[in-house]
Parts: sequence; structure tokens; C-alpha cells
Amino acid sequence: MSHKILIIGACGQIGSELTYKLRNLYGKDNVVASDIGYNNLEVVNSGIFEIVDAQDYASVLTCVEKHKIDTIYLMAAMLSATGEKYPMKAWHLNMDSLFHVLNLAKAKYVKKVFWPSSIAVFGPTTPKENTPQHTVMEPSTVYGITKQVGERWCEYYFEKYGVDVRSIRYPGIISWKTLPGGGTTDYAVEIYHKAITDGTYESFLSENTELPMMFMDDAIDATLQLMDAPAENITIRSSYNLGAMSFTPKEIAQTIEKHIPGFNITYNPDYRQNIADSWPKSIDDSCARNDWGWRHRFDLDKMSAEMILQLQKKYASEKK
Ligand code: AKB
Repeated sequence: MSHKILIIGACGQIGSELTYKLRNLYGKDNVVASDIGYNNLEVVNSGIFEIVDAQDYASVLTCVEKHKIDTIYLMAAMLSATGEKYPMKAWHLNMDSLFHVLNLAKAKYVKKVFWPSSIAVFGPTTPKENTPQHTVMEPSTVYGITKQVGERWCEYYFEKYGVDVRSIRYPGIISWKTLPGGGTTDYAVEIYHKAITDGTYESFLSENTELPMMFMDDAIDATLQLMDAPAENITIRSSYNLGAMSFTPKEIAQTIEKHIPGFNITYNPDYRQNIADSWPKSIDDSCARNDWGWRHRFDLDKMSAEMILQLQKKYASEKK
């Protein structure tokens, strides 16, 4: 079946890689990338690009009508760390954008919606090890609150209006193409850059802070698998737990040291430590594995080898 896809927030860490992958799969002319500004020239120059303000219904609708879009990936969001600095901005951006897209689907402008949730839906009272799909959820960050409320609305729009909305609770996502921005798990990307450029990194999380993480290739595969799955296989319309690996700053530093001997890490926890302490250490994702066949490919060692290889190439080519 042919698709006309719109990615909102296409300049960001996950949006950019989704754009490249979807363009490969469905062809450049069938994938419209959009963002609030020209914030990633590689994305902007790689195919059709539109300026879309995710908080403005008319702006999203105009783009959907112009390109006859049938599927939207809504990747625009304010993440956990920035959200604590600008609580009301995070609330409005994360909720307004979701409502606009859900309402476009309800009004039958589009057929299918992907919206990312996060491990941030969990809070200090959630069981931390192997966190179940259905459990206590009392998020203590604004970002987590928006994701938790958003999940309830996704399920509501599916149940009441038949909207085909699909969602994943992403763990921290690690990648080398586009930097993340404003998250608590960002340290696990910064550390690779600093290991290569400086040989040392100061972590803003303490050495034994364990969090669920995933390599970008796995996150993109999971997203597309979920979107391709037959509707009858999707038993969860709030958002699926998704896991791959869990590690601490100390453990990631140890794998980096195998590739960059002498790499040194220091610890200086800041306000993000509290956020990390409220989140799970590991995730039970058996629903995703059973419903639509999710399998991860990257563990910590395999990911570190790939991150260092790709970033070394990137920095070497920038020097030329
Ligand atoms: C963040 O750290 O805020 C995000 C997330 C886990 O959703 N990466």
C-alpha cells in the first residue's frame, strides 16, 4: 500500500533518522519532513520539507491537505530536563500537538498516527526492576505527566472514535547522526562525543544510575514494525513498553575504554539526577515481543563499537 507520510519534528534526534529511513522505504516524494524551523540542513535538503508549527492546528492541517497525508509521525516534544525549566511550555507543546494530530485523525484527514511516549510515564512509586506494562504510574516530571496524560488520550481516541494511533514508551535513545536535546538520558550520547574529542567526560548522573536505553537503529525498527503490524495484533492503544538494554554511566564508560584506552569519566550529578532516580532501571517489554514480534539487535558492547566507529569517521571527515 502506498503511503503519504508527514513527520512533525523531523529535525530532531529521532525525527531525522525516521525521515531518512521512511524516505528509503517509501520514496522521497512520499515523505514530507517538517519542523518549526530549518534546524537540520541534512533533513531540510534531503527531500520535501515544510515549516509546520505543531502547536497550530491550521498549520498542521494546511500541510496535511497540501500533500494529501495519510500517516503522521508526531516527533515534536519538549523532553524531561528542559521541561523542568519550562513546565507550562512543555505542557502546552506536548499536549497541543497531540490533540491537533488526534483530532485530524478523528476528522478522517489522516488514517494512522504514531506518537512517542517514554519511560518518563513511570515515577518513584513504580517497581524499578523489569517494570511491567501495567503498573503504578505516578510521574514526577512535567514531561512524564504529559506523556502519561497523552497515553490516556490516545487510548480514549482509539476506543471512542476508532483513531488508529500507535505508541511506544521509548527508553533513552543513543545515536550518532543528530544530537538529542533536553533529555535526562542525553549523557549516554554526549559521553561518546567527548570520549573522542577530549578523552574525558563529566557525567551529570552518578556512577551507578541505571536506566533503560536503546540504540537508534533498534528504535527505528521497532517504530516501523509497530506501524506495519496488523491492527488486530495491537492490544495496547496507550503505549507499549520497549526494552533493549540497561546500564549505568560507569558501565558505559568501561565499554568505551575498551576502544579508547585511558578514557576517563568523572561524576558531578545535577538536577537531572532526581529525574533519573524516579525512572525504572529495566523494562518488561513482553507485550511488544508477543503482539508484534519486537526483538532488539544491539546490546551495550555492540552499540559502543558502532557509536565509536561512526563518530570517529564523522569527526575525521569534519577535520578535512
Ligand atoms: C529524556 O531523557 O527525557 C528522554 C526520554 C527517556 O524520554 N530521552
